[in-house]
Amino acid sequence: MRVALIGPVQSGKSTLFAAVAAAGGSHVDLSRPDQPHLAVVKVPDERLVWLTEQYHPQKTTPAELEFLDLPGFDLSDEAGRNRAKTHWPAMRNSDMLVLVVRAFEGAAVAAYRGRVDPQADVQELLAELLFADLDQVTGRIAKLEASIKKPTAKRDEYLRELELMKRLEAALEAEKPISEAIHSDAEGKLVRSFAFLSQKPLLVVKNLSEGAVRGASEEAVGGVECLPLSAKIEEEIAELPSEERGVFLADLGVSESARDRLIRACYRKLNLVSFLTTGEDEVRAWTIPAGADAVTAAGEIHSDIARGFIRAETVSYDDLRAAGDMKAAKAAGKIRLEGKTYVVRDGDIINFRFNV
Ligand SMILES: Nc1nc2c(ncn2[C@@H]2O[C@H](COP(=O)(O)OP(=O)(O)O)[C@@H](O)[C@H]2O)c(=O)[nH]1
Ligand SMILES: [Mg+2]
Repeated sequence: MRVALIGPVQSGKSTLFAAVAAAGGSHVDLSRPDQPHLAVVKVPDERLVWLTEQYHPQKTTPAELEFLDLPGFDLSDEAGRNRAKTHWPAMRNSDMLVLVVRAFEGAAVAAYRGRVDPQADVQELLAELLFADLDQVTGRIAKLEASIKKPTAKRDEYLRELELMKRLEAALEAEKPISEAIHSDAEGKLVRSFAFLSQKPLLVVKNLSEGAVRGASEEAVGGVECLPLSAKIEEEIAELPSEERGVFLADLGVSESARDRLIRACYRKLNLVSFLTTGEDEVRAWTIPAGADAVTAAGEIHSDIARGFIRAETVSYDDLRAAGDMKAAKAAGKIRLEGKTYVVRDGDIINFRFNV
């Protein structure tokens, strides 16, 4: 799963990206601001920390997400708009968009359009997403209108799609995202290959001045969930040795870096959950879509485990933690034997019984 950071030029995307990439242990080369950057990031999970202390495994493997840092958009002139368009395919190939907008003051960095106005920047970006989708929809409508003139076997299918595309066109022209205009799973399937931008999960990051993060408002911006942070502070935290981080965060009055909150917010917005496996060899978080059943979870580990599935021996992390260890959890009756159709919950610790 890939998260794309987008936004106006100089909003702090690359600064934030470098901090996020450091969570995956990667140091990124940002010497070419006109190029996209990609990093694999480990999803912070305190449950893995505790389980590792209990099991002393040879390795601990967290869930991962990819983050893509795209060059900033300058939509104030034709050349800039055309450059922004070249990034649409990379955005379509991402599963989620994070709109990073500037809220920090300071004349040292030139402000996009000469203003510091996060609300206006978000509105402009959202409009751009609608515009990108409209571009695709009108193109498809023209193709379909040509196709239905011929009496082909697929004509009925084309007519149905045309009707849907016209509805999407009307929605976009009324400044409504595709996500609001799709009414059924069948319609969703029909448009999936277009990978519309206004259908993707969205999050706004408001990049504040260092002094403004304490108690900053988390109010939605432009109707989109918002995470306020300071990219500069995140950059500093990422550079600190881990043993000094706690003190630094305590000074800021927070228990967790905004970077970690951002990564987890993306994981949640992508509708993903983690189930966990434990052992002396490995403690690991596995990623599945929310709502997935136990066989799907088993298949995530190995197709043999899904094929030979017998039972999922399951205990929730919270129950295990409260009990203290597996033996005590068992004694307290907290270990459940779940079947194939059990819907796996975030934080379930599962031992699959299977037979091949
Ligand atoms: N004062 C201040 N400057 C920042 C902050 N975030 C980024 N900058 C500066 O703004 C400039 C652009 O940042 P960059 O991350 O490259 O923006 P991008 O174009 O969105 O990738 C750089 O000089 C950063 O040091 C911030 O939170 N506070
Ligand atoms: Mg950049």
